[in-house]
Amino acid sequence: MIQIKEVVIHRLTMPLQIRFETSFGVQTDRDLILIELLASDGTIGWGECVAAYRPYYNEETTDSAQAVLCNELIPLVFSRNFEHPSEFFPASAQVRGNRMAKFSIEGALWDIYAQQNKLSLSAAIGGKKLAVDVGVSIGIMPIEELLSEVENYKSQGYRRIKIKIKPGWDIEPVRIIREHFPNMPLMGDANCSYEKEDFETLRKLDKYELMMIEQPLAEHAWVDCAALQAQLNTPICLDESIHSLEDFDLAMHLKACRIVNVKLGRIGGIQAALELTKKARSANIALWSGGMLETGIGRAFNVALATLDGFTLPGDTAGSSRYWKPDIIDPEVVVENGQVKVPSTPGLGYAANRSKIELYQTIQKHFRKGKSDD
Ligand code: OSB
Ligand code: MG
Repeated sequence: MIQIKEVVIHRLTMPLQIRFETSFGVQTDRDLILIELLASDGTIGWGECVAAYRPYYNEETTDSAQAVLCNELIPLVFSRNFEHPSEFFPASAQVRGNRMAKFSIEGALWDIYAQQNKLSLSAAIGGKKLAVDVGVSIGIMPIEELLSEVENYKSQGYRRIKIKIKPGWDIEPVRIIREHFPNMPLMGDANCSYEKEDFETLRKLDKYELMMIEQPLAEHAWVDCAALQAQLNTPICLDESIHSLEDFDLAMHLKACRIVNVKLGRIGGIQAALELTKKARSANIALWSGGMLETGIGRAFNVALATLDGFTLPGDTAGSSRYWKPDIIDPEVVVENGQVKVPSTPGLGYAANRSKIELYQTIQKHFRKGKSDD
């Protein structure tokens, strides 16, 4: 049984070690929230809210998530006990959307649950792999730099390379990368940037044998996406479109994709991911664990997610040092030969390092059950 008696919001600003440009903009740092839950038995659980400062990937922002946490989700977590973390997402149904905010609490409940039961997070959610295959997501940059980045990550053993594409930055980089790396598993992520008028361009990508094209069209462009998939040999992978099991059902019904990038924050947490995984397996849809430029805390969840059966493709979980100097966990996430070893210690398997968190912390808010915040 989990009874939460204290919650701490840690808000951090962390400079990124990479310049990350996508079709929706450039990111050079992260403004994020870490959630710390203290249970009545003394167990501490950590979660991460993957919302960004700007609502460019989805509607949530760090500020909106903080408001929803303070006004809704923290009072909710104090209002009852939880036999199991799977109870949290249904209990929060009255709060519409705001799935990234919800996952930051739900994830921390899973961390507590795993520790209480002396299970690694991976084991607690039913994962089996001892190591997970990872790829890397490379932003938009001049072609010479892109080629040397691809070479760099390939030599580090990453199992596939994802590049960001957008109208006007698609055939050219894909063609040139293919020339240099004819057999490398390669994919493009458009982050919603194409429209119906661009189908011909996207069809031209077929001959470069990409593993998939991720989220070519707008989040809600379901009908167009199904039409596009019918015209392409290359599988479409959906990211931004999939928020819920209902979205997944719609994608299946319309045959809008063959692959789904699962992000815990985008779908509302681990319980939602477990249910989606079950559906995907029976629908024969391949899954992989996506990334949102997480700190080590969020990264630990992404590693555990990838250990589930059904996660058959390399994820976006690059090593800590690619993003942060230093990361806020011990040990950092390390990629060796394109794999991350799955921790076997109870809980996340990576310890939050408070002095490193303090290096980046801009706001700390403390909540105690039965008291107003201070
Ligand atoms: O679309 O997958 C995406 C990062 C931020 C927001 C959206 C996306 C991404 C990435 C990077 O592609 C994944 C990572 O390295 O964490
Ligand atoms: Mg994506």
